[in-house]
Amino acid sequence: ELRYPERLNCAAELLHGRPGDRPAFRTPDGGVWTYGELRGRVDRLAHLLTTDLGVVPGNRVLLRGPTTPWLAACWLAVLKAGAVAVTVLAQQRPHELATVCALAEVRHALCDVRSLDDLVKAEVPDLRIAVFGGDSRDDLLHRPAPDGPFDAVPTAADDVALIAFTSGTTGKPKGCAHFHRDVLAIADTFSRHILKPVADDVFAGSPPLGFTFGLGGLVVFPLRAGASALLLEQAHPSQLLAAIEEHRASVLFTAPTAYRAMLAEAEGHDLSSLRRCVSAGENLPAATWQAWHDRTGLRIINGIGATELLHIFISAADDAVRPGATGVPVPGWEARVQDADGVPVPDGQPGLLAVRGPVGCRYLADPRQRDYVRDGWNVTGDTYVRDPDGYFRYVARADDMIISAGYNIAGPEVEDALLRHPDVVEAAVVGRPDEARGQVVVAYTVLKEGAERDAEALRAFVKTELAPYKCPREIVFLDTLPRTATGKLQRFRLRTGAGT
Ligand code: 3SK
Repeated sequence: ELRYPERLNCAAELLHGRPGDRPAFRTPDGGVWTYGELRGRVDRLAHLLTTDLGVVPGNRVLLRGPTTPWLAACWLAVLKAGAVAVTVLAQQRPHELATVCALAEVRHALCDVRSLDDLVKAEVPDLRIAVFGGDSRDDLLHRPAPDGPFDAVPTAADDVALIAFTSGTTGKPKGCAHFHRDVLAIADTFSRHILKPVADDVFAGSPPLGFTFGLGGLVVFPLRAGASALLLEQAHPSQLLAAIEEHRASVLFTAPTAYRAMLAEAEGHDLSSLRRCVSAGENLPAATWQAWHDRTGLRIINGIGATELLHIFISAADDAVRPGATGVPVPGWEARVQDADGVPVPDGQPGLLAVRGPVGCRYLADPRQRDYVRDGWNVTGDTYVRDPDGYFRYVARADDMIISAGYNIAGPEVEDALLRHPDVVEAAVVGRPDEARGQVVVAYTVLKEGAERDAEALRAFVKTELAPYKCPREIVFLDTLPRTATGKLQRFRLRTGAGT
C-alpha cells in the first residue's frame, strides 16, 4: 500500500533532491533545462503567482499552451503555490474554454501567447490572464520577481492539486479533481512497476500536457525518476520519429494511431535508443503490436487509463506483455469484470470493467458520479473479459457493442481484422440501426495513399479472418476518422453520420 505524509506538496516532491546539473527538460532545438534551472524558474513563477497575480492556495488556475518546458514549469509553480492547476488543450475553442472555466470556477489563467486568442474570445467573467512566451514587457516571464527560493505551500496530501477535464468520446465535459497524493501515486504504481525508469531515461511522446496521459508520461514520471523529458510542441508521427532518433529518446508515450502512422514512415529511422514504448488512449490492436515488434523488436506496453483515475491502471511489464491483451492490474490496483448489477461475472465472459486503487473518480458536481463510482468500484464504461490466468482483454466500450441478428459483435475485433489488411491504415466499426437485424455492421476505413478503394475485396478479406456474421455489411472509405482533441475515436459521430 502507498503511504504518503499528511502534509504533501507533490510539486515540491517532484522537484527536490535531484542533482542540480542533471537534465530535466529538453527541447527539439537541443536546449536543456537542468533540475537546478527548473527549480529556479518554478520558484520565480510561484513568487509571481502569489505576489504579482494575487493567487492564493485553492485558487483554480487555467494553463494553456503548446507542450513546452515553460508550460510544465507553470504547472509545477501553480501546485507549489498551493493553487489548483486546470490544464486544457491548446486546441480547445472559446465555447469549450468558457464551459471549463465555469465548471472549475477558474479565476486566473497562465497562457502561452500563441494560444491566447481563443481564451480572450471565451470572455470568461473576472478572469485574470497572464501571458507567457511573448515579447511584451508585460509578459509574465519579463516581470520582476522576488529572488530566492519559494517555500512550497504545505498542502495536505488530500488537497486538490489539479482538475482534469474529460469530454469522453461523447462531448459533454466533466471535471475530475485529483489530490497531491494522486499525482505521486500514478508514478509510484504504473511508472515504478511497469516502466521502471532510470535517471538516464529520456521520455518523449505526443500526448499534450492537457491530457493526463501526457502530463504523467512527460512531466510526472520523468521528474519522479530524476530523468528527463523531451517536450515537443509538434509531435506528428514524422516529427516524433525524427525526435526519437535525434535526441535518443528511450521511453515513448503515444497512441495506437501514431504507432501505425510511424510504422508507415519508420524506414531509415534509427529507433535503437527506445527501450519502452507505451500505448494508451485507445485499444491497441494485436496487428499494430505485432507490426511494431517486427520493425523494432520492442514489445509495446499496452495500458488502459482514464482521466477519472488520472493514469494507467491495467498494463504489463517486460515479458509479461501479451499482444492482444491489456494486461493485469498494475500493482496497487484491483480490477474485476462485473454485470450491470455489480456482480462479478465468471472468467472468460464479457462484462463491465470495474477498478479500485490509490486514485478515485471525483467529478466536480456532476450526477454522472453515481454511474462511475458504484460500491467503491470505478466502473469505466469499458467491456472487458478476464482470462482464467488473470489477464484482462478489451472487448469494446460498453456502449459500442453491436447486436446484429442476435449476435454480439465487438467493433474493435472487426477493426483489428481490417487492420491486418496491408492497405488499411485506420478502421472504425459501428452498428447502424436496421429493421430486420436490429443493427448491421458498418466499417469506416482510411487506406494507404494510392490504395484502391475496393469494398468487396476488403469484405472478402475480413471473411477469411472472422466468422461471416461479423463481416461489415458496408465499408465506407474516408480520408480521416473523427477524433477528439486527445485522439480518441468518436464512434458516435460515425453512428449518426456526423463524422463523415
Ligand atoms: O483516457 C485515457 O485513455 C488515458 C490513458 C492513459 C492515461 C491517462 C488517460 C486519461
